Amino acid sequence: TKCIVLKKAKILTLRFSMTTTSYLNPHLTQEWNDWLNTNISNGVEITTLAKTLEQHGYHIAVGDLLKNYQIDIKHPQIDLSKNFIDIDNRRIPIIFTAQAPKVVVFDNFLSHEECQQLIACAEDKFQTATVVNAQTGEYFTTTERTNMNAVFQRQENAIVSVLESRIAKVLNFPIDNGEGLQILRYHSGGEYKPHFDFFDTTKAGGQKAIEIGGQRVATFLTYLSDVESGGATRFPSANCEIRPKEGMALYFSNILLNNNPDPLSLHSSVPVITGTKYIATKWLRQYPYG
Ligand code: PD2
Ligand code: ZN
Repeated sequence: TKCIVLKKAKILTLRFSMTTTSYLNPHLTQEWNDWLNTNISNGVEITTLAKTLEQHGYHIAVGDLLKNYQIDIKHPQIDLSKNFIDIDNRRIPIIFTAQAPKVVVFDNFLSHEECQQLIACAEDKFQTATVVNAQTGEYFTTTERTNMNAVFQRQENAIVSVLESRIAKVLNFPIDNGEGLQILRYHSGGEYKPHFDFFDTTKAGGQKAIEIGGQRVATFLTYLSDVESGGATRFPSANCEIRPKEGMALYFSNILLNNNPDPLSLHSSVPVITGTKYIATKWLRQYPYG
């Protein structure tokens, strides 16, 4: 009898090790699954493998992989333990926070001079702003968004680099995960109707948009001008709005901690009534972008 029990135990161990070492991703070919399993058993980090899959256009397979290994997408981490953050020889007061949607507002994020420099380098670049077509992934102009925008490469010039590195430090989030900075200009009547910044991955256009860099996990807006009347950033689900103020910045999360899109992150820029609104937008991706 002793002998039989031992034999049974051995078979069980064998079965157990087979099921835990062989992972099968439903979105991948056998070849890619073999590649995954070889790397996993060689100890390569799951997040590294996820990045490689992204780079090869297998973004659709990443969710299942991360879920199977219970790995969360990295979110920006803002130190909220004090009412200010000291970096770059400046004190950045945290003046407002909310949990749902996750929002943080910073005062004194940029100086008057820094705002002026950003506006100056955007002036000759402005073009009519576009939005993405959810079905095709193509960009087009629309009355949903009546502002002008200037698009920059990452670290395109000194002042863009200053803003990008400050954002990265405050969010504890890699500079490389940011899309190129966009500076928006709204004249009187200019607005940006309610929208989400995350991509709708149930549509072909959204799938296309996340091929490089993955989902837009968060948005960081820096107000570059005071606006006399109108021009607030509004969150209809929270029924609240952030009024523009030169040098102030607004962070909000577009996805929840479980990595699903956050429906409460719906937001708009209400029409400017008097004055001109300038804002710098930084969209932050799940993975290095571009
Ligand atoms: O300019 C704004 O306040 C605003 C509002 C909503 C900007 C954006 N969205 C954006 O750039 O995504
Ligand atoms: Zn937006």
